[in-house]
Amino acid sequence: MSDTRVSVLTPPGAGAIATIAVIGPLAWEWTRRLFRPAGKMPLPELPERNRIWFGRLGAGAGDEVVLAVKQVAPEPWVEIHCHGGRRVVRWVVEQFVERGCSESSWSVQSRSLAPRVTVSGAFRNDDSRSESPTLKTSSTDPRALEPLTRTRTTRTASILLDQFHGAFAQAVATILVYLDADRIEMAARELRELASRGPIGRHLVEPWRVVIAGPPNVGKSSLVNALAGYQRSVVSEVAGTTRDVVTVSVAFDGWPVELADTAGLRDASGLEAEGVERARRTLADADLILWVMDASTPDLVYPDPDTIAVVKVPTATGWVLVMNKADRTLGWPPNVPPGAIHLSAATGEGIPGLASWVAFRLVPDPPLPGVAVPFTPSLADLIEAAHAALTEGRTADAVGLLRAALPGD
Ligand SMILES: Nc1nc2c(ncn2[C@@H]2O[C@H](COP(=O)(O)OP(=O)(O)OP(=O)(O)O)[C@@H](O)[C@H]2O)c(=O)[nH]1
Ligand SMILES: [Mg+2]
Repeated sequence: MSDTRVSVLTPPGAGAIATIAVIGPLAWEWTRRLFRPAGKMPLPELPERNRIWFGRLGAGAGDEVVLAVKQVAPEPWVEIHCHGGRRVVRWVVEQFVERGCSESSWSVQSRSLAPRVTVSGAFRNDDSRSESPTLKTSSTDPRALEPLTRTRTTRTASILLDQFHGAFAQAVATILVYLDADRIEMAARELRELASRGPIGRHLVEPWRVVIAGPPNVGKSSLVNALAGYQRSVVSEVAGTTRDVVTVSVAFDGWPVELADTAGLRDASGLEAEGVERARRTLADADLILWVMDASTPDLVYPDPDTIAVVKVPTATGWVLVMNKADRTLGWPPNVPPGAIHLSAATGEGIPGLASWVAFRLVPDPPLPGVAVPFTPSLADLIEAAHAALTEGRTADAVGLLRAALPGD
């Protein structure tokens, strides 16, 4: 069996882009034979650590790939980023197997132990554009350290650790390589994916804001307590009990969430009116609203147009209708609107399901291990602005914004 191994690093069937590692004494030699850089400069005879090239792999038209040297010693380690389709991945692996590489499988766990490299300062200096696209790199992205000290769940911490090890910086550098090689479509696709993870990046430290709202006495405070697992809000049979906005920090499926219990929304006067006004303001800032109704009464109270008008999240994605007091109804009540969740804050029935549903609504497409995430609000701003610029055809602006998102020297 050959000492040089080829393995697919990305999980099967996932993503637009796949990463394939070729590691071993002959990794560079075989890569040089198979790869043709897009620029005029041929690949150097010896691998140079942390350099990236864009070009084609294989004979004939071959396939477009990005090549990165992750490590030179103790043995060369080359990574090939190619289209994520199963057939393309197989084809790339076979190119190396045909030359005598042995194929080895690679677990996510061993991947996290692998040395990783990040790209920094790519294209900061315009001189670096004079030859084929290559990048200067450093080993880690220290910008992830400060958020790491403040993040609260292991899930968010592991995403930040991936970015510390360079996932984000490398994704940005790869997009810059595509742009430099005039591969706008590929750059746009990668940038769209990266920008789609902006909301996750904004909530690695700052929690998502989930507001529990609805008419008085439907069990909003009871629901917050049930979700939080302990008694936090004052519950009573007197309508209008909650006067202020009460918040509690929880995590659903590892996503940090601040639950806000609000005063029942109705026409009120005096102290209660103030609470209602505050509830409306809290709704305006919500990422998700749980609108609670009492399933044991025939008249369900839906949010009125004034309430919907103050809310920034769209009704289709930002609202969840909760039918509480299921313990008081016999079976599934006939008046449940489609998509509503039926539960009992008093008995706890349906509460775990609601927690999972909230997590899914906040993060419908959680990032796989090792995936790039713009990991602070300001990086999310830059990436989203770069995506908008590229979509509008302002490529130079996009390049400037992407460069600003790279780690400093
Ligand atoms: N049977 C039953 N009673 C419930 C349930 N949830 C809440 N309640 C009762 O409903 C009443 C109102 O509950 P709260 O949680 O205070 O309702 P709220 O919506 O916060 O009320 P306000 O703050 O006044 O707007 C209390 O008597 C609760 O014990 C439930 O699932 N089943
Ligand atoms: Mg209450």
